[in-house]
Amino acid sequence: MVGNTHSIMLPKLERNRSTRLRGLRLVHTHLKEEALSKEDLSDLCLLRLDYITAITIDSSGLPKLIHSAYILPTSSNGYHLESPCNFAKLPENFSEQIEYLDSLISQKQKKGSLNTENGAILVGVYTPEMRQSRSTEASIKELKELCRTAEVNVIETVIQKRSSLDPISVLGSGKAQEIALLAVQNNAELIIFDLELSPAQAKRLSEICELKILDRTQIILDIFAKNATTRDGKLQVELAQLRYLKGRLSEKDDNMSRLTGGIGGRGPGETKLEIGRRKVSQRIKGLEKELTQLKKRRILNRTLRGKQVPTVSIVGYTNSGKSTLLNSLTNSLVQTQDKLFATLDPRTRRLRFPKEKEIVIADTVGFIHDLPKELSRAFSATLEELIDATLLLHCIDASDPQCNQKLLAVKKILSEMDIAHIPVIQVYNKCDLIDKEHITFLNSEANNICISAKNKNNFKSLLKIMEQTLYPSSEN
Ligand SMILES: Nc1nc2c(ncn2[C@@H]2O[C@H](COP(=O)(O)OP(=O)(O)OP(=O)(O)O)[C@@H](O)[C@H]2O)c(=O)[nH]1
Ligand SMILES: [Mg+2]
Repeated sequence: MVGNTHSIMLPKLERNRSTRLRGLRLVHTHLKEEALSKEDLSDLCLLRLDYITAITIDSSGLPKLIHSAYILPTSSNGYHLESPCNFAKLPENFSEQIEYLDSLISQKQKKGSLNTENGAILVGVYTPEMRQSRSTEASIKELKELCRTAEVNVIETVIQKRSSLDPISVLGSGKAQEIALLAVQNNAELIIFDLELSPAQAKRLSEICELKILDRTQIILDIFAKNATTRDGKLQVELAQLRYLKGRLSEKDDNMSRLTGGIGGRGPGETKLEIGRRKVSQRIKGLEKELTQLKKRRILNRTLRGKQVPTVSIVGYTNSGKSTLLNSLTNSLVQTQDKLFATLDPRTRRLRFPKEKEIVIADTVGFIHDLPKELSRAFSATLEELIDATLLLHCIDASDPQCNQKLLAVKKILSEMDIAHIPVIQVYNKCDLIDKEHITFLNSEANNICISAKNKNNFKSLLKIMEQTLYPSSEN
């Protein structure tokens, strides 16, 4: 290739995932006596070249020195810069050296991850405004939990605090390139941002990094897709996923494969998400129609069911123990898991009080901080049933250090719904994991009760409070 005095345009090289190094050496001239530039070194790492060499030229136009560098996973910046040497002294055992480097990289890859296919670098970029509602640590910890649930293997975490987000590249293109280098050095396949990226940001970042870029919303959508079991749940999740992707697909999108397929592109069940803009719009219309039909049926069913039987709905942050509580109260076997959003298609069960009539207890989808917009739409159908509830049990994981922040996040979501008139009992769960003084303190507040859903601790008191709230008159 022929360039000008400053640069050469390299052809587009697709990232080759089957080999660790690309099998290409880039040898180019530097017309002035300059060593390898920052751009050269970044090309070396991002394009995974076997070797990069710049040949300088002396005043008579003859080759003088060679400057070389190669990827070295054990070094802190990811590459090794050789000392400049005379043009005549090119390395002889080149293939051996490359083989050795390749084995080093693969060793590092094995050590760092269990499932290299889904290895990810997490990136948290936080402004003071974002840090007001919760701490950086709490936010990134939750993203790690989400990744664990989505079976993404987290290799590295990068945190950056900024006064504001860059509208195009979120954290500045220099920093984005650094992260791309880190990804290459660690053999990561994904970069996941702890915020919702705009379509333009996602596009720009994937151009800079040449890697699949995902955000928190896509990880949550992915988990939803995996956990939805009923027809209604699956339709809702697919709709939310397609609405989310729609803004990110352009007419001739060569990033399509970065958006769909694999993590972030798994549809409900075994399906892959549809690709192609026109198809997406059609599918969205179809799903909306089908969901409207289902909604009509649900409303009809609710009207038929009437209000003879009071409903107690268990609400709360994801993984707080709602399903376990439902099971323990009603001796049922709804699935519970130490994962986020284990319940997507909530169940209801019947419970009989000793003196009174039967009631219905309903589990719900877990809430999460900063519920993404598309998801709150998907949630709304399952949550509309809450309007009919006679009583809410707000299940809180008392053993969670972030318990107060999570409690506020749930209250915020509840306050946005039309349910202010429904009484709420705050049920602090997992009291088997906290000390006695803490339990006494929590129990001292009105409308609070401390229990263990797992061990059925303090259930008598819980049932009593529920009964008193549901049937205030019969108390006397
Ligand atoms: N130690 C202890 N663990 C509990 C208790 N209640 C629930 N858990 C555990 O907490 C985890 C989450 O429980 P789930 O009942 O699935 O929580 P959930 O609120 O339904 O979660 P999602 O449906 O995912 O939103 C599980 O691993 C439970 O075993 C408890 O009282 N004590
Ligand atoms: Mg659950």
